[in-house]
Amino acid sequence: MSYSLTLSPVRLSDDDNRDPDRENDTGTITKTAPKTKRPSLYKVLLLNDDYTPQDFVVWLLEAIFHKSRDQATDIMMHVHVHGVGVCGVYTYEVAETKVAQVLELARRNEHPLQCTMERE
Ligand code: TYC
Repeated sequence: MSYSLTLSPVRLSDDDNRDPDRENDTGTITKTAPKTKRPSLYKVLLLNDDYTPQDFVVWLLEAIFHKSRDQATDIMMHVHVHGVGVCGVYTYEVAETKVAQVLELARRNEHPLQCTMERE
């Protein structure tokens, strides 16, 4: 048994919902790209200062960014030496929440630690 893919044209009025996979209603099956977009990603950046204790920064990187002790120490030292460093990359709302958590912990512990986010 063999089947043909060519279908008779069908007339649709303008406001009928057309099947996006049936081009020109000639029965030709085409692929339609999925209408999903990947979300923009944001780097959460930690800024150096002269007053926040190094062990507080390491603790915060473990607690908020789920870094190991070694990873947290590397990031803290990078920020200490270069002035700024990336703690992680997240979607907008997650990055925004991490920044707020860092600033709240710094404020509660009376450290001047600053944190911001930047689109990748
Ligand atoms: N520079 C600080 C000190 O020597 C340590 C520090 C590191 C502070 C990273 C902030 O984001 C920071 N005590």
